[in-house]
Amino acid sequence: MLDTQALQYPRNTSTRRLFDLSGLWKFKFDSGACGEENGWQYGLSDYILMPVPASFNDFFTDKNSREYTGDFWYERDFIVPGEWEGMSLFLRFEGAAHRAEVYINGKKTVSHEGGFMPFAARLDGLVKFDKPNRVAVKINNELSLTSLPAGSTKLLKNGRKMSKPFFDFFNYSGLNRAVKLVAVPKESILDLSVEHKLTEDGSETKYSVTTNGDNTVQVSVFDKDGSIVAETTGKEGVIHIENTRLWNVLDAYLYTFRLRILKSGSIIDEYYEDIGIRTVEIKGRDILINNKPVYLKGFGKHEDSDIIGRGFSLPVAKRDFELMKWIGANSFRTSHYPYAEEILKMADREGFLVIDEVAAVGMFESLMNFLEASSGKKTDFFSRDIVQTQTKENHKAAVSELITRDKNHACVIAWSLFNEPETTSDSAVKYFEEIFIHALKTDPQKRPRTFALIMNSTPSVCKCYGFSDFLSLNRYYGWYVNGGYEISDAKEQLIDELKEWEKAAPNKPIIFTEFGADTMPGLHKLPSVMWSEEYQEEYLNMQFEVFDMFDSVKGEQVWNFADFQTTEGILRVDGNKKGIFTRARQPKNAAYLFKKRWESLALDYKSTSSCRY
Ligand code: GCB
Repeated sequence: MLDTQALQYPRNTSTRRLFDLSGLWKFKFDSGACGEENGWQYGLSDYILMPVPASFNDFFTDKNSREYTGDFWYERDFIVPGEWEGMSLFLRFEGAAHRAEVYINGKKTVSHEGGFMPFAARLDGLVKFDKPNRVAVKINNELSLTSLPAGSTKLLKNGRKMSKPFFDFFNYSGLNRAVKLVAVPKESILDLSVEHKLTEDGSETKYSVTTNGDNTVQVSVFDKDGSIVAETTGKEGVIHIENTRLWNVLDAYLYTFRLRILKSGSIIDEYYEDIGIRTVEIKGRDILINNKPVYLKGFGKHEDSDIIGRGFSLPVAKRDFELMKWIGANSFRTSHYPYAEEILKMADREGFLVIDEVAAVGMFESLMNFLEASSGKKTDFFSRDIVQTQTKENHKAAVSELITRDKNHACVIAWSLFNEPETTSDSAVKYFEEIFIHALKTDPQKRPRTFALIMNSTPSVCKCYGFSDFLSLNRYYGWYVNGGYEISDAKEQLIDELKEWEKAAPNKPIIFTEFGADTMPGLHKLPSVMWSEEYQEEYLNMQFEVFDMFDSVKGEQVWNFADFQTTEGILRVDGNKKGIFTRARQPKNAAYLFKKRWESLALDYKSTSSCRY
């Protein structure tokens, strides 16, 4: 059963308490997978200290540790204040990559699959008050056909395990996000869902609150100045706001929805969420926000930075938003996994549009899937029983968690349910259908659903694009295919494919969710060669020309926002260098090209109403 309260962003309110356990934890590798046998759940000996939140990998100076694959443990003590006795208590793990088992004072309490979603270790009855308690967590970072992201684990001849991802980012592992001690009242608010509708005089928000009791629920809505604009009681209902200040692209406005459980005038529980009122819809070939067409300008990103790997860093997130605003972007995709919720909160506040992606990446079974795809290789990933059972179950659970956590964010305009899966075999179709239906059922706002199409998923062979409400194309003509001096052929290919898509899917907007060229920052060549800053610009100018030719193209999200770390290999020079910014978040020349273009493109660029053809 989904623990919806674990997915609710934790807050201090008049009835709730919160303590962040970030800091140095004890840490130890368990290469023999014999931690429990040796009693590690009670405490670690011969440990080292490890910062949380962070990926463990890049702190190490030896390669065996950086590449470590298998079980590893984190442990620390914590005090639960006596004043919290009588409350419902849990530890909220915000991201433990990729699976975890949590022990509280030696007792196994919870396990969780998937490294990108919060889960709770419930503490009731397991902890002492005002005395040290111990949390030990065993994490495992092995990749398999059933893990999201998918990959394999290789046993080297020397007995060590190695991660072999079917995807192009380093398998950063560990407690990548914070761990928080949370206390909520025994009777408390478990979940809130909202669904908005624009009316002639403002808006109507249908809401639904879940609690674990029968006392009255009160919902009060406040504007930015703290003035109350609506109030009602009941677990379900409709909130009518007059002259609503809508949430808009790069012009965000958030109301505060305060929820209270009341009993004879006293407050049993209090929680709040900042909510932007807006609608999202696909109509014909337009993506509409508040009934107005928008053109997406932005990035595929990664949670990736120096030293901390995939660890969440508020300062890095802040810098990324400043750069995205500077360059004139209005959107990004959380490629290839759900990001820390703080990032969505920032997007809510800044008015960015987010395509929220589940960690279903690698369902093509190849590390260099972009290359395999261009070579026409078929992998038939979905024909295996284990994929149709265990993987699908994990995938559905991950979609449930993603949508439950993120459903109220104004910034989230679509769910991306896969990145570059195999789509040409019949076995993919059934799998897709179930995942797409599941997402629709789970989302109260019924947002558009999509998935990012790999190069070989062309209209003539792809059997799954019909499930998408808009097409998300990852295309590398001019890089993996016909790169360099052959770029003129690449352009023709891109044009031809787009013509085919327009015919095959006349009612679907097309977003380029990936296009890009690896570029070594500072490498200048006249005339250009591939990898030089000049070639990146030449490649991008070619893309822009083609995008501008097709009214069906309703967005461009370049790959990637910044250079990022990958598995080492002959195609990667210390990582993927397709960044428009370096890993240190400084601009390459191409950043100025984008700034000029994006600042000149209207928000409703190519909308049917302003159509130029
Ligand atoms: C893709 C993948 C992305 C890779 C990118 C590349 O198609 O979706 O994860 O990093 O290509 O740079 O090759």
